[in-house]
Amino acid sequence: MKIYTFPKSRSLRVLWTLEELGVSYDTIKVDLLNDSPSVISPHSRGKVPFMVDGDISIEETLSICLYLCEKYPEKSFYSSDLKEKSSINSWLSFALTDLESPIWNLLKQLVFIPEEKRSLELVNYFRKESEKVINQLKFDKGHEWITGNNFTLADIFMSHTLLWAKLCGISISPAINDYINRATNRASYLKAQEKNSQ
Ligand SMILES: N[C@@H](CCC(=O)N[C@@H](CS)C(=O)NCC(=O)O)C(=O)O
Repeated sequence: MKIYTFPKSRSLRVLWTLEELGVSYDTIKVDLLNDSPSVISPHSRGKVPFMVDGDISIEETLSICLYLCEKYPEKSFYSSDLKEKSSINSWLSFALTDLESPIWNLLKQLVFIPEEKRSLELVNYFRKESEKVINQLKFDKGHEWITGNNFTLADIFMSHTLLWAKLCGISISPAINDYINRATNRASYLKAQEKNSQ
């Protein structure tokens, strides 16, 4: 199985999933920011992540992760129990829409757009929107992870997006900060992070 990657990108979520599932894989680092790239992602728009597994090729982070969960079913990580699965799916949907949208737009302004072309108005708008959605987040005090006491696929998407928010300088409550630290201290995250940075 080959995963096309780039440091500090969403390909980390796929590698993290693979590490959680204990599946071996190869990575191919794409020349994402190079004007004359020697390695190009086969993704229809040249993006990462992209996965090739035999005759199956998949683009879109969530679609790749769900394929992996279904190919390598592991009871608690992506439960087959309808009630538990619906909770994981709700958090995945929330992470990729309400939560990620303002944070990703803020990150693009702060990291990818040169300072002279940056819009202060947009930065302030996306910062406020990010803060609003993060402040609305309610963590169940009795639970270690977002859906309960099992670390699931939803925790990968939630904690990675919250980490982006933290990197953008958004103030995070101690509970959310602890949650990010718990997730990113896992051996699976550290391994995935190492491989995604190569
Ligand atoms: N919706 C896609 C987004 C993928 C995406 O935008 N990836 C970024 C890196 S995190 C990328 O490849 N950017 C390069 C580009 O847009 O050319 C997914 O979730 O996989």
